[in-house]
Amino acid sequence: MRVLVTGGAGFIGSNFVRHVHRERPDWEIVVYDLLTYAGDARSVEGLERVELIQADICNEASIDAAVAATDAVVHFAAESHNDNSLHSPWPFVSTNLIGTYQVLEAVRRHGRRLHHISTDEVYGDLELDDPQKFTPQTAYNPSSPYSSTKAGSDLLVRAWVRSFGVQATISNCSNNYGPYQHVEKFIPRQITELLDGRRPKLYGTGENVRDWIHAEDHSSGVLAILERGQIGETYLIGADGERNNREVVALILRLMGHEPDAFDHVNDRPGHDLRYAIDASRLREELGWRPSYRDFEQGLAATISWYREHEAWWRPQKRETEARYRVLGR
Ligand code: NAD
Ligand code: TDX
Repeated sequence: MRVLVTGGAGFIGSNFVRHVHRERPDWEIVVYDLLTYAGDARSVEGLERVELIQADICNEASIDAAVAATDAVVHFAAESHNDNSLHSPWPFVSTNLIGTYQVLEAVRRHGRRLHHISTDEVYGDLELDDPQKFTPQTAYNPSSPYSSTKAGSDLLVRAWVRSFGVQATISNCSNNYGPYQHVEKFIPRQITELLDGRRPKLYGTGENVRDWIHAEDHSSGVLAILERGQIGETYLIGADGERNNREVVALILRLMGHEPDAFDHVNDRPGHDLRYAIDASRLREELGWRPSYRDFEQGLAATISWYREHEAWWRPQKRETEARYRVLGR
């Protein structure tokens, strides 16, 4: 098996590459990544049987050649940060929509299996007391340029399955945490602010709820779907990890030896989704998937240790990221 992983030098893609490298020792992995500000070749370096192609998924000729030379494609490549999408939406339209179109056309031409990676944000948000979590039947209702372009990419995949018989599956996962996540994202931002002697920054009141899952568990879910999922189906991936942002910040502060209220409130994100929550019954029942990180506090402590020990990895991202946030007042 030779698998093409688009976006494999990003946060979740690189965790998936290491997962597959460990779990499927006879597979060859080709990482296809433009290495934007969010990608880092060091996240997948030193692994045997892993090759890196630096190229754009929007480039028809390069994605076509890469797809032709592999058996299956797992498509992680995307612009992934909501705050950036509010500031500068074009790269999201380009990569998430046009890039996914090029990936679909390439797998159609060459008859390859595709697994498309998406997000729970396509479903919009829930009330804090809504008893019904997101399911594969929930109507799409995205809020931001990021989530709307991800929603559009999912719809393209569904249409290519139905109209052209493309052999594809889709997964929509909740918020990931773990090693190799860019410091623009919530958890690594707060950890690295504290390591730099500054206070965590909470948007608005901090009552917004996210359903946290470790990137390792997202990866095992994706591999299960790639190998055993039903073509044309959508699987939701989540590990029942709901926490509000205030609780997460307090936990990070406590684990790093600070008072739990030693954070600052900053400007809220426009259109900020209130709550996401995943019902992963299909993945659990049909494919027998189970998360391995069941204790968020333990997973978070391990993630904090990783950032403490890997300053050389995150330091080059930090200054520019905080400069961008200063412009936004966040
Ligand atoms: P990330 O921003 O860390 O990584 C994205 C990767 O894609 C980077 O390596 C970047 O260089 C690459 N890339 C961007 N544009 C490209 C292009 N035009 N051509 C080739 N490569 C390109 O993102 P992430 O957090 O790892 O997310 C990966 C996927 O998972 C995305 O599709 C995202 O929507 C989805 N997802 C993320 C989360 C989360 O919590 N982070 C949750 C659910 C789903
Ligand atoms: O400094 C911060 N302070 C803060 O309170 C940052 C960066 C974020 N937040 C809040 C906003 C969100 O409620 O924390 C929550 C998480 O924020 P992000 O890490 O930006 O993630 P989110 O917007 O929830 O989207 C993430 O999960 C779904 C990923 O970035 C997406 O790619 C994925 O699809």
